[in-house]
Amino acid sequence: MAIKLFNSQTSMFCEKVRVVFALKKVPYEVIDVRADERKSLLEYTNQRKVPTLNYNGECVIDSTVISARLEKDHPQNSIYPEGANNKGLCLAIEDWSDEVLVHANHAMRRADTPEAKQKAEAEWGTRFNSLDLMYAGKKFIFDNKMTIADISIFSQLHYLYTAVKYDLPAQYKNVHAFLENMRQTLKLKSLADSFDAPSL
Ligand SMILES: N[C@@H](CCC(=O)N[C@@H](CS)C(=O)NCC(=O)O)C(=O)O
Repeated sequence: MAIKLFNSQTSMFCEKVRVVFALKKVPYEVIDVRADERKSLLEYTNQRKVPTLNYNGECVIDSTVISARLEKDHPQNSIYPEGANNKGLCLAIEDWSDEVLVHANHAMRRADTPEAKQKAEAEWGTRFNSLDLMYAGKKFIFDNKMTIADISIFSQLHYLYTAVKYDLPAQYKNVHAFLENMRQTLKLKSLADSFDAPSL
């Protein structure tokens, strides 16, 4: 039985999972949820969120749960750093990105008054500041190894400048350098492309 990913090409959480599949070179089929307005997803899972997997007949929901499951069953090209302490830190950063950066993205996307835009920019300013410090002098958070922490952060930043169309301010040089490192690692022609290669 094949692995099927209920996918939306513009979803940051789906992009995160597509990178994990590609890293691990695990083949999967894509079901585009926009094609039938999520009807088949709702029928299968009774909920609307993507990414969702039909994992050889088992339903697996949420990008963090899916990534951890793929790691368990396909340990090659690990998405975590070496050692228990670093793995814990990596999981915490993945969670911060999925919960905190996504909030900043939604705030910026929904900002429809100058005041709301200013507030959303201030929120992103705080996040960019943290990210710029995290990446100072480093290719990835855990040095030269791309982990799920970097993948989660990349997918949120990618959404910010593609879907939300908000350009990352030039002053955050380490964040720009990180994005370029991700572009090279993911073999993207341009940072505007969304990742959908079957393997890396
Ligand atoms: N924590 C979840 C978040 C998933 C999520 O928010 N997915 C959005 C797309 S980016 C979605 O499907 N939203 C549709 C809805 O809630 O109706 C994960 O990591 O997978």
